[in-house]
Amino acid sequence: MSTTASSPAADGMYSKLIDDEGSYEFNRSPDVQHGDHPVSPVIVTPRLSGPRSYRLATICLTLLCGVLLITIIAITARYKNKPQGSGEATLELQKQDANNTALIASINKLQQENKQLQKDRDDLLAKLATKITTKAPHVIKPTPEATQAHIVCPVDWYLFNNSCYLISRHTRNWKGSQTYCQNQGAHLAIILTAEEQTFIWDLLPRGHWNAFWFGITDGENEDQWKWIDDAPVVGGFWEVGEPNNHINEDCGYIVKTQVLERVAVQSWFDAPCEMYLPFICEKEMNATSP
Ligand SMILES: [Ca+2]
Ligand SMILES: [Ca+2]
Ligand SMILES: [Ca+2]
Repeated sequence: MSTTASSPAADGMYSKLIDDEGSYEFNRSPDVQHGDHPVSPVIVTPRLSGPRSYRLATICLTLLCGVLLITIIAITARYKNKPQGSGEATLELQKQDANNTALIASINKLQQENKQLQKDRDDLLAKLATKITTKAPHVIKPTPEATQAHIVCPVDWYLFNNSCYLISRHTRNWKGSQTYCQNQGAHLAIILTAEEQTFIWDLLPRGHWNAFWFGITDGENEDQWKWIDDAPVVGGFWEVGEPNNHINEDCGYIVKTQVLERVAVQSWFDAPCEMYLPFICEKEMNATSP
């Protein structure tokens, strides 16, 4: 006989289980008997059953599902947002890196350009210095005064107030310089005014220590300076501290250096007459002189 077969009696038992809320005792079925001996009633261990417990379980499960759902949503949202946030941060960092790289490249480029410009400037300054140094006095252009005057100076001589001046291309000691000038019908320059001094100064090229003999000496009597024509020197355009006869210095020269602070009216020095230097000749002219 099969125990799984449904019968009206079993259906009745099941319905009773379902319907009798809280029931935990089965009644003896009148159909279940063994012989003539009555069967003792079956005692079943009490247990919660029925719609009430199902409802409670359903509520608990629903709550659990809700909690799980909320947790899943929260976790999903968190993990969804986190990668986005970090992705944006990464993008931002990459952007900043790119900007930094571009800035560094710009700085490097500017530094290179700056270096090149400095090199160009140095080259130009060197060229300019070379030109100034190699610019011999004889190539100095005549001043407007010379071109406007009626007096015509020889080639390489420059006119100022009826005198022509030569800045020599040669070096001589002081006496040799005077001899050279005399051979040109001239003498070492006699400079009597600030205007004449400034005119001559402007003809001189700048250099490290460009010095030019002119027509004064105290060779006869120490510290009694005379012009080449024996006239006494009055005043003059001495540098501060000069003349000082530092090493038996009896002849005068004009110094024009690269130092722009040096000025025409403070440029005379006394020096040993035997030094070989370029010099300044002066030739007095008149309107009828060739
Ligand atoms: Ca003069
Ligand atoms: Ca002296
Ligand atoms: Ca001196």
